[in-house]
Amino acid sequence: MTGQQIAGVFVARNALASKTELAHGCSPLPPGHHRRIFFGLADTSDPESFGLGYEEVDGDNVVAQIPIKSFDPNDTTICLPLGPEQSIVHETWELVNLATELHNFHIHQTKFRIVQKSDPRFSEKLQSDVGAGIMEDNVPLPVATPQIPEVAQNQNGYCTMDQWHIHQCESVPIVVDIPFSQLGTFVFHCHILEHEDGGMMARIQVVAAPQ
Ligand SMILES: [Cu+2]
Repeated sequence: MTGQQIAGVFVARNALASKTELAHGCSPLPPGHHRRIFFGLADTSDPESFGLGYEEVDGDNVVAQIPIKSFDPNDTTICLPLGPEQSIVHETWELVNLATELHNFHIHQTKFRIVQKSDPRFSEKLQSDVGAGIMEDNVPLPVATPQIPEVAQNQNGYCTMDQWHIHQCESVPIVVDIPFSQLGTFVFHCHILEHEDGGMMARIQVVAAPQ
């Protein structure tokens, strides 16, 4: 009798142990959502303050936002779990260059494909299908076109996220489909060394799906 009770407790503990949960703040991107990464300056008055901004977008609505900031090795900007049975997860990322100079997107651990203009979610935003479908390791981002003189006069040629949202700066995004299949913590960053070293980098974590 006692043995059965012990066995029962043991089974219950095992059941608890196998029901893993995701860390706080780590969840799958909901269907229809995509991520938007901004390449800019944390402080437009400081031309050395290279950084990345982040938004989670549902259709046209921003549902989460992190202002542009320089790389912090203790900070994970994005966390996502693999799919059911630890399957590959595809995410859509929209890459926006807020600068009148070139930036170049690069991510570790995985390559990515440029999304086609025919994708109904982005058909109005994208200009052409050039490069669409090809597996890429890095991609240069079109430069921003400011509509207001302040950007050149006072902001070192860098628009803010707000100015992009209210169309004081036009910048055609590059949209990419990224397949995540490897667990771990890695980074995405501007592939121009001076910018990367200056802080235009962020950390991403891929964790196992809960079982
Ligand atoms: Cu750059």
